[in-house]
Amino acid sequence: MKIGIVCYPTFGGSGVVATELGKALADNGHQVHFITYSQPARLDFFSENLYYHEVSVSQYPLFDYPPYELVLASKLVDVVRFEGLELLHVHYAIPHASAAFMAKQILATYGIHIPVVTTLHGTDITLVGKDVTFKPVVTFSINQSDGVTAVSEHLREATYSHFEIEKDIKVIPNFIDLERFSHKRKDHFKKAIAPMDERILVHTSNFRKVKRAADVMRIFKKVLEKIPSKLLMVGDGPDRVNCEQLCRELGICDSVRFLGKQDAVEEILSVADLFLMPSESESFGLAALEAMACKVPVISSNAGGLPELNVQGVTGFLSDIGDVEEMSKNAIYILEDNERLNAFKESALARAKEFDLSLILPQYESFYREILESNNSKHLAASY
Ligand code: GMT
Repeated sequence: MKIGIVCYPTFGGSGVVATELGKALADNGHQVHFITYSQPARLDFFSENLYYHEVSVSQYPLFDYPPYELVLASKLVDVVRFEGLELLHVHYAIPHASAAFMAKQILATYGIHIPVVTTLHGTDITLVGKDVTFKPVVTFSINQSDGVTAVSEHLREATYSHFEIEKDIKVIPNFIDLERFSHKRKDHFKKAIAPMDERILVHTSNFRKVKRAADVMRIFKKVLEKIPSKLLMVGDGPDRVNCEQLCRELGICDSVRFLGKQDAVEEILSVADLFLMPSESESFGLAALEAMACKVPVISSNAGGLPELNVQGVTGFLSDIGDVEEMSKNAIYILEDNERLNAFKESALARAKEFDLSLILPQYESFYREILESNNSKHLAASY
């Protein structure tokens, strides 16, 4: 198949899923064209089946707000026509699904009927989409997509309850490349972080409010009172500075390291004993899956799709959002006993294997085939 992928080319979960999916499709012999405003973060190598088309937005002085959606739609028309793409897969509803709809209408005037698959990732629905300003556009562009997927049952239900959706939404969960995300021996690094063999706790996120990174600091303080440990805060974003301030107020700075954005997050996870994800909303929780693949149990909130990933009392524990007390008790319970910790680690890996790329990729491929077939028969019937 010749597939066009549109996504946010950043470190965010939706961009990571889109890029890893594109790479895997290309490895499986499909021709994949990324159409984004900059090179996706994890697409920094050559592959004969991978193409990248930059959407460059003009800074014409008349535009206070450069019309990205229109430029993207034009680029989609151009790439579909000249590369002969068969299907567009857009990740994140805003503005990708609506730009794809516009491109599709324009392409129809050239006699090209390309189907559009939209994948909902979470914040496009739970945060942005619920803003009434976006509601009509999100509703319309989901309903106009030829196929819609969501990354968890929870997100599927949330989409139905917040918008008037007439389309079937297929759940295809996030996936993990277990070759990249696996527990690797990093003794040297572990020793540098935890010279006295302290336990290592990790949080990775974009430090947006929704991640409740301050809860991570508060949970860690309580853990530290009982168990010698270190906390690694990976990533960057608006709440990082507040966390650094809180770290001082709580008097725990000697035990906390802020590492900023990191490419080789699997190496950091390889030395970790526990992953903290107290998010207020999380449609799936890809960062937790990455941790589990590296044999790290998870203390999380029970928000959104997290209960579909983290298994209570098996791969970690889930608590109500903001219940720092319970989260820290559970963290201590896992960390205080070596045998128990190892059992949680093994279970975390076993659960992560259920989301192996090799199991999820065929779900996307067969969904594409289904959408292509029904699109072909619809347009064949219309031509008679
Ligand atoms: O979590 C983020 O802040 C990034 C966000 C995104 O939209 O890129 O991630 C969302 O999509 C991921 C991939 O499908 C999911 O694993 C994350 O749970 C989801 N984030 C939220 O729902 C907050």
